[in-house]
Amino acid sequence: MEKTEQQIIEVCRRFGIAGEYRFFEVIDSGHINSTYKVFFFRGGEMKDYIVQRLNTYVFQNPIAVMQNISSVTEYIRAKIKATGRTAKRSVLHYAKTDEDNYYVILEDKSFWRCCRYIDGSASFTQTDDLKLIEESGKAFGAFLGYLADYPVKDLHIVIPHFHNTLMRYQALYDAIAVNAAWRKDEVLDVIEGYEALKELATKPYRMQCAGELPLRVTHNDTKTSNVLFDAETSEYLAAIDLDTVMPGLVAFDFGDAIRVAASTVDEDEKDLTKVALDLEKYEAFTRGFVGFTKGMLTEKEKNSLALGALAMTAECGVRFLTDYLNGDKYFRIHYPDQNLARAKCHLTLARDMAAKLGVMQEIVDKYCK
Ligand code: GN1
Ligand code: MG
Repeated sequence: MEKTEQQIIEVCRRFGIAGEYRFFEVIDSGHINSTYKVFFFRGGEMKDYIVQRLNTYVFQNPIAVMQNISSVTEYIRAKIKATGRTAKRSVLHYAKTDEDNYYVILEDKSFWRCCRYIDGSASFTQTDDLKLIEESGKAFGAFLGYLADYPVKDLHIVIPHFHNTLMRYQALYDAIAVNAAWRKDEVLDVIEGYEALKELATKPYRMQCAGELPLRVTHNDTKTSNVLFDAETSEYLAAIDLDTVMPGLVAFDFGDAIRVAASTVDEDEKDLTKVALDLEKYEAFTRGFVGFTKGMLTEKEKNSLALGALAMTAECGVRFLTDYLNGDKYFRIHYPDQNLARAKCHLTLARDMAAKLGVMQEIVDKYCK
């Protein structure tokens, strides 16, 4: 039996999962953690679990990550139950060990967690289905709404400066200066492209620093694949992947979602003539998201949403480019130039957003009324 499988079985044993282990599948949509769907046979049927090994290079204090996640999910669960509904399929349920921990640390220091797979759920990386896109807007909007009165200061900052766009640019400059993987000369035009967007891209963060936009409890990783939908009705069930729940800007959650949900292509599309912001998709997401959040947003926050999309697209692209220059240390890649492909695709998308910014904000305004 290979090591991963042995580790998965050991983790499930420590979480007290009953029944007979059958098999596991790799889920490789995330770029950071290692995720497995694990099947147990119990009481005459198959039960499935999501088992994850956290990337402790990225999450240096994984216990703090699990503290954030457990308190936030318990908070949401209590809110849903208070309305008389069941929270069973609307929020993740993490397993606990006999020692009352939401994690298991194995002998090789690897850090693991486990939750029940939500029955009848589905997720998507990219979709053209406007109904699903609108539902994903609702999922992240509802998430912000549930946590609108959660004490922001109680959250651990699990990755400092996560959406500090200025610092993300600085990290790019550092990577250019060190040029660790000898790749700088092939990306000069991409660097220049991001430099031209810097003023716009860093504006929401600068507004945060100036106290013009409030810090709220935000998800911070709002890509479409981080929403679970009901496989039959296509309605949203829950926002998942809560590793980066931290204080942040609503513009960042909206923007990071748009980066993926309203793009015409996958994150690493190489044919740049295909890359654009799809205004129909954009409107569908906005309708769902703003419908759930407009009551809690200040005027300045409403006015920052479209710009947030440009900021998050450029910031994420800058991070991909930085990682490419550093020799692919952070994001998992599936082929050699993937981080460069991601960076070029994001630059093209961010430029298209810059051209469409006025229309994008008008669409936000329409649903804020
Ligand atoms: C990473 O782990 P995953 O794939 O959900 C990254 C996000 C990026 C995203 C780009 C902790 O998310 O910030 O936006 O890749 N997560 C972390 O697809 O850095
Ligand atoms: Mg993530």
